[in-house]
Amino acid sequence: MRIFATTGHHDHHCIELDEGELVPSWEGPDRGDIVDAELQTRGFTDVRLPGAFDRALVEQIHAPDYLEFLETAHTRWVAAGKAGACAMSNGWPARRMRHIRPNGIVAQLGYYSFAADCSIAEGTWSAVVDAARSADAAAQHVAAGADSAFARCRPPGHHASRDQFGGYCYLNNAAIAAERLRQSGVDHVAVLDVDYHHGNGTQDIFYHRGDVSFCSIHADPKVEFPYFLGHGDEEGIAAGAGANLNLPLPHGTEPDAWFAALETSLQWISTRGAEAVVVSLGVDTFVGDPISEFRLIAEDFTRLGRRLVAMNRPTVFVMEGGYATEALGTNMVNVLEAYLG
Ligand code: SP5
Ligand code: ZN
Repeated sequence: MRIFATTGHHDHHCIELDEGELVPSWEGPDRGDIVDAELQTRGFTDVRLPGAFDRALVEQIHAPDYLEFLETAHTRWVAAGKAGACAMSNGWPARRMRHIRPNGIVAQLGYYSFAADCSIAEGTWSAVVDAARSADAAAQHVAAGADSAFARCRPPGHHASRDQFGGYCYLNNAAIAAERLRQSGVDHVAVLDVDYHHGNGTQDIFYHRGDVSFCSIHADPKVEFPYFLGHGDEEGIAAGAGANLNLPLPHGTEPDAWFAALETSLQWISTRGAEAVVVSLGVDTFVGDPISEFRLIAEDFTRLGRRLVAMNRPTVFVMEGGYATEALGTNMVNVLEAYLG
């Protein structure tokens, strides 16, 4: 399996507001390095740098004004003399307020985000671009005939919508991979999101599209981030009606219940007529994850990889969450190794 990655993520380290405290983000640079090291150890040595950033492709997924905002936000923050190293808002457009784009950098940070668990550091944009390039390159590799590829993305992407960042995500790497597959002549793509958190951004991006089906297994948003999307009755609209499936599960979910939901997902995907699959691969379902409440163990990631073979479709794996750093490499690579059989 070919791996696409860069070390450009090193300069992306942010702060987050967690339980009333500003702390270094749970999503730190060590995550990428840990997975890279485990890949190397376990013989995944076909590691490539991705190609150039294809802005026109990414503009099929994200609003041009949002891209321009992300690219310039930190420079504008510094120019405005703000004290913090990371740019973050303190106000968001909520119920009965208007979504009129404001002028100042702090206000625009609120306009273009939905959560205070992520912020923009000096190196964020270049890292975000590298992650998107990796996802695109992995999709191109599969579109060219490979059975599978792994985009070792950092930062992750599945919470990012067309024009909002949050949940440690800025550009939606999985959506970019799916769009690349579509543009390469794959008529129907399924995105299977197994991260612990709902992939609100991916769902929103494809919600009215019938050519990309989206299925997510995640903690119930009534009790878990991202709180405001991911319920079981969200089925898609317009051309996308019926092309969205959410399987929310309670805190404390054990492996058997989780794998029952996976079977439902695989069954559903097999009815969607997808010619290729993008897996949003988060391993924060792990029992030892410091911010999550599911109970999968390391062997369950092997079981997951084995079950994904049953889809019998070319597959692009895109790295998402997983914060138990001591187990992150093992869990992530267990999926990939088992998929290869
Ligand atoms: C890609 C991804 O997995 N994003 C997850 C974003 C979750 N952000 C909110 C985390 C809040 C964690 N609070 C738990 C503290 C435990 N002491
Ligand atoms: Zn997650």
